[in-house]
Amino acid sequence: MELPRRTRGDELLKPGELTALRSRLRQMAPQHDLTSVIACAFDHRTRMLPFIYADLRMAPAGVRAIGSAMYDAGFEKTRIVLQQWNRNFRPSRMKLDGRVPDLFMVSSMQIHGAECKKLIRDACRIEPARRPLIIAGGPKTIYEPWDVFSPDPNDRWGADVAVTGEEFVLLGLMEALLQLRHTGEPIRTTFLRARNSGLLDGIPGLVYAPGSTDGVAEELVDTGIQRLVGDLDETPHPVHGYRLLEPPSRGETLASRALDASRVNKFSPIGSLVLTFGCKFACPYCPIPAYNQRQHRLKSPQRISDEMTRLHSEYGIRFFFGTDDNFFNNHERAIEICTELLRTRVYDRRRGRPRQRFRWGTEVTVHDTLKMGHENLKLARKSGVRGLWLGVEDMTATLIKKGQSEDKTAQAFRMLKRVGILPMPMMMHFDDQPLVSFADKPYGLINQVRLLRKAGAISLQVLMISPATGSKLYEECFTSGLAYNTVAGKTIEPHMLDANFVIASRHPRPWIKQANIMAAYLYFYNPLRAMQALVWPKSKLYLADFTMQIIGMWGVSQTIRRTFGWMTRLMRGQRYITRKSKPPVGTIPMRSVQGDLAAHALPGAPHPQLIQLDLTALRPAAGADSGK
Ligand code: B12
Ligand code: SF4
Repeated sequence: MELPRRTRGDELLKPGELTALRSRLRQMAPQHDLTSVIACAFDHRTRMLPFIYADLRMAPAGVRAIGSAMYDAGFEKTRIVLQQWNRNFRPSRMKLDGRVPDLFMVSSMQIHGAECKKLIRDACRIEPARRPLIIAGGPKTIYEPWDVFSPDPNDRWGADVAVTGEEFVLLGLMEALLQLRHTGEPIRTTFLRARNSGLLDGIPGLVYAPGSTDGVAEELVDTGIQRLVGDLDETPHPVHGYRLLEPPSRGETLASRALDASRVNKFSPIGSLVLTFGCKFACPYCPIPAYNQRQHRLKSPQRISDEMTRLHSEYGIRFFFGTDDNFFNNHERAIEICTELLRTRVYDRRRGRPRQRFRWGTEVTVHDTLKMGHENLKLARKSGVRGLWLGVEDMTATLIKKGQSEDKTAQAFRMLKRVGILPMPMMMHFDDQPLVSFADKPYGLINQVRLLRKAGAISLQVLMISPATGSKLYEECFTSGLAYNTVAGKTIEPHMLDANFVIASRHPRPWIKQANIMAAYLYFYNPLRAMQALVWPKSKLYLADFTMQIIGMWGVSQTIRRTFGWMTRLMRGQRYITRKSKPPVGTIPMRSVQGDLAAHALPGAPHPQLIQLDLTALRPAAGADSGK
C-alpha cells in the first residue's frame, strides 16, 4: 500500500519555510552546545551485484543531508559514521568532544534493518542518565516506523522517536526541543517533556511511544505524513556533510577528528547528489511517486553547478551520481541543468587553466530518453554525462508497460551510444519470463541481455521482482500468498529483501528463477567478454567496458557465493516453502494524534481501540484524493 496523499495543495512546504527554519535554528544553536552522531546502517551481507562497487565508494546522500542540516543549523560538533566503512562501530562506546553525544541518529534502508536495530540496541546500553536522544530515520523508517521500537517489556531497547520524513521534520523537532530546553538539561529529558506535553503532535513526520522512557512501546502515535520541500535549493548545501565523515577504521570507537578533506575523494570517489525527486509514471511495484506526493521536486541548475564546483574544489570529487528517480522527467529542466553544467568551469591546477571537469550519471527512463532526442542527448554528453541507468525492466513490456518495447529500448540505447553516453540497463526478472526463448519476440532473459549488450550496455542489473514497501502492490504480494515466510526452515531476513533473492514467487520450481539471475550475470560478465572489450573494442569507451567487466566478474562471484545456498533450499520443493498471509505490520498498536487511523499503518496493523484494523475499508477517507 502506498503512503497516503496529503490534502491537495498542502503536499509541499510554503516557499521559504525550510530556509526560515534553518536561520531560526542558527540563532538558537549558540546557546546549546550539542554534539550528535549520525550512523548509516549497512549490512555487509548485501554486498553483491549489481551494486558491488557503489555500495562502499559513494558516501550515501541521506546521512550526509542530515549531517549537513545539523551543521548548517549551527551544530557543528556532528559526526557521520558509515557502517560501510566502520563495521565494528559500537554506539555504546562513542564519545565526541570528550563526552557521550547528546543525539544519536540512525539512518537505514529496509535491507539494513537488522544492523539498524543492533545499533539502537547498543546505544540503549548507555546508562539512562547519560543516554543520547535516539532518533531513527531514512527509507526503512519512512515505511515501517514501528520497527525501531520494542514491543517486549523483557527486551528493553528502542529509539525515542522515528522520523518518517526529511530534513525539515528533523529541524522542526530540534526547534521544538530547543525552545523548551533548560540550560544544561540533557536533550533527551527535554524530548520526554515535549512529547508528554503534546508539543510534538503538530510536527507531521514523527512516530513516538507516549509514556515510554526506554524505547519499549505499548502504543505509538503517528503525527502524519510530512510536508515536502518543493524547491530543493532550500536544502542545506551538501558540502557540509562531507566534512563530518568518520575515517574508515576497524575500531569500535570514534576517531578524534573527522576524515580529512584531502582524503574524502579516496574513500568516496563518487559523489551522490540530489538533483530532482519524483517521477511521472505510476509503476505499481514502485513507491517513489507516492512518497513524493506525486510532485516533481527540483533544484536549480545554478545550485547544482555550485554544488559540483564546491565539492570538487574542497574534496576533489569529480564523478557524480544524480539520485534522481527519472532525471529526464521534465525535459526543459533537464536541458537547463545540462546547459548550466556545460558552462561550468573549474580551475585545473595541473593544466593551469579553467576547464570543464565533471563526469556524471543518473537514472532515466527509456520513454523520456527517446523524447529528449539526439541533440539534447548530445548536450547531456557535453555537460559531462557519461552513463545513464535506464529502467528497462522487461523489453517486451510483458511485465509492465511504461513506454518501452524492444525496438524503443534498442533505439534509446543506440542513441545514447552514438553520442558517447553509456547505457546501463536495469532489468526485472519475473515468474513468467523464461531464461531463453525461441519465439519471434525476445521474451527470454538471456535474449534481452544479449540485445542490450549488442545495443551498447556495459553493465547489467537483474533483480527479481519483489514486494517493495510503500508500493501499490505491496499488500497484495502478501495477502495473495506470493511472499515466502520460510524456505526449508530458514526465515526471510531483512538483508534478503534486496531483490537478489527469490523470496516471492508462484513459480513451481523457484530455484530456476534464482539460477536464471546467476546465468544472466555470467552471460554478461565473463573473461571472454573482458578480453573482447580490449581486443575488439566496440567503442571509444572500451576501457570503461573492460573495467566494468572486471568489477562485474568479482560481483558475480559474490552473488553466487551469497545466493547459492538459498537456491539449494529452494530446490527442496514447494513442500518446504511456507508463505506469509499479511505484510509485516508490527505488534505495537499505532494511532494518529487524534486517535484514529495512523497515516503510516498498513492493513492489519494493530490499533489501540480497534485492535486489528481493516484499513482497506477505511482507506478511501485517507486517500480519497490520491489522484489515481
Ligand atoms: C542512489 C540510490 C542507490 C545507490 C546508493 C549508493 C549510496 N551509497 O548512496 C545504489 C545504486 C548503490 C542503491 C542500491 C540499492 N537501493 Co537504492 N536508491 C538510491 C536512490 C535513487 C537515491 C538515494 C539517495 O541518495 N537519495 C537522496 C537522499 C537525500 O534521500 P534519502 O536517502 O531518502 O534521505 C532523506 C530521508 O530519507 C531522510 N533521512 C535519511 N536518513 C535519515 C536519518 C535520520 C536520523 C533522519 C531524521 C532522516 C533521515 O532525510 C534525508 C534527506 O532528505 C533511492 C531513491 C530516492 N530517490 O531516494 C533508492 C533507494 C534508497 N534504494 C532502494 C533500494 C531498495 C536499493 C537496493 C536494495 C536495490 C533495489 N532492490 O532496488 C540496493 C541496496 C544496495 C545496498 N547494499 O545497500 C530503496 C530503499 C527502499 C527502502 N524502503 O529501504 C529506495 C528508496 C528506492 C525505492 N524503492 O523507493 N541505491
Ligand atoms: S519509471 Fe521508475 S521511478 Fe518511475 S514509477 Fe516506474 S519504477 Fe518508479
